[in-house]
Amino acid sequence: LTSESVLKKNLTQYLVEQQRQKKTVTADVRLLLETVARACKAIGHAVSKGALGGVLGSLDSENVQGEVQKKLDVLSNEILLEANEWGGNLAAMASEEMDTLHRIPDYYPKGENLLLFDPLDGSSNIDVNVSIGTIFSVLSVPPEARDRVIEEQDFLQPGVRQVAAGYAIYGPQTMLVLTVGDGVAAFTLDKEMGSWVLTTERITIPEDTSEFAINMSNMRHWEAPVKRYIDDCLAGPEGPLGKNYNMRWIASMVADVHRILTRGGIFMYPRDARASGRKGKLRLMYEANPMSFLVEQAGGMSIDGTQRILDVQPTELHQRIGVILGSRNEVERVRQYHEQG
Ligand code: P6P
Repeated sequence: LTSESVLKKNLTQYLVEQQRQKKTVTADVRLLLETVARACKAIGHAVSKGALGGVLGSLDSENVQGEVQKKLDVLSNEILLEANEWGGNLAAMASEEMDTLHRIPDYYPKGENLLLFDPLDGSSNIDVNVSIGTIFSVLSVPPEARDRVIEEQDFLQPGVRQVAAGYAIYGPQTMLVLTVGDGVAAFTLDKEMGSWVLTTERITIPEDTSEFAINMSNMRHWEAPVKRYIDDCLAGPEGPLGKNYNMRWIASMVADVHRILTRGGIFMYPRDARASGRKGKLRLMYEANPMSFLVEQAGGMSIDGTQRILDVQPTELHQRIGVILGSRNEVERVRQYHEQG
């Protein structure tokens, strides 16, 4: 046993180096990210207990999305709120599980950052033991809001303004994948040490792929360019794309995006073609934006069909958006299909 084999670079060292050498994060944001990572350890611990912890199943409550809340959804949300309230580096938080923003209580000091999260994404997979995760995004308090009470509109910033973004994935391994604007790093939780060990310094997404991820049961609701692209994938070597494609759909965005960051691919949850249809299922502020920041930092591309997601000006905290992200050349093809109509 040598010191190197025991003491590997961990999240703290990575963030201190980012702060000191790359100046990508302030001390405030570094503490915030370490606090979020610690909360994710607690969430992963609760998730791993499953039936033994009495945390499976649903409550008889619904969230602002009109979705039945799982016990773990609410527990994960509470863990993130409690972990982040006292640190003094936040002004407010917003969550998929809360109707509106959560201001830092007056008895705690306030900071100049905003934290948004989907505390447990992929909830439909919780009770069937499939990988799920926590998605988070960090914004700065707008200068004009520094000396007043934070309002919901202060969160409505385009994704390009994110200071940091990442996710924890609770799967065979518990991992944290993070960007502070200098590429994407991956950490694996050493559960004996309780340490997030740096296992991939810089993730890059292969520019090409032959693997698509979409929920095929929605096919009749897709817009024409999406239908054309999937038909082309299914046409195989004789088709316009000239090769066979594989399909994956885990119905847990964190797991699908993690696969794409790891081996490439294209993930699609497109907006709906029906006049009354939704703009998509996924939420812009705490799902599409953080995942788009990660994907772009890893050399991929992320659009709503025609527009770069990170450029979208939000109008509501819980607004939905179509999401097409992953290997750059594949997403660019789908963008061209949308341009051609
Ligand atoms: P569907 C999970 O509920 C989620 O928000 C994402 O994690 C996932 O990609 C999507 O919904 C799955 O949706 O309609 O296939 O169940």
